[in-house]
Amino acid sequence: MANNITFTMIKPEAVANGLSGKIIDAMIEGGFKVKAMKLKKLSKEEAGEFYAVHKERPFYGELVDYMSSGPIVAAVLEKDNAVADFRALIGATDPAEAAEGTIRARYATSKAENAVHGSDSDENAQIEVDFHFSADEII
Ligand code: IDP
Ligand code: MG
Repeated sequence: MANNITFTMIKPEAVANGLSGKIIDAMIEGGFKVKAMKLKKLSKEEAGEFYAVHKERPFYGELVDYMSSGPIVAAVLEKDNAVADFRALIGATDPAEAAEGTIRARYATSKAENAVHGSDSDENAQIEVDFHFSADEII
């Protein structure tokens, strides 16, 4: 499994708050190369399928409603050690716990509305890339 690709979404509240440009800039300054990118609105069904791993968690319904509430920016990013390095760049799930300077510390609103998604393994990165992009959309 390739270890140089990760998948990200700029989440609805960050897009709505006009933060997409600043967040993309932070990704590029963090050493990531954009391999694919699109603005996209997830249906409830798509958001539910994407986050199906969290189906049993108490926040699942809220998460699906939130992620389908407005457009997101989906992207494929490339860098050596992409998954781990990107998780470090975005910081902890809860922005109150995210290290200073991380994308979530700078731009997230709350633990639920936390500005960005980042894949948690190489295997899931590939699944998530395939969920959002066809091969001819990736440079
Ligand atoms: P991650 O995005 O840092 O990998 P996960 O535990 O995979 O965090 O959770 C997925 C998403 O679900 C989070 O990014 C956040 O939007 C939401 N979420 C996680 N924990 C909570 C919670 O306790 N309350 C509300 N939403 C949550
Ligand atoms: Mg996760």
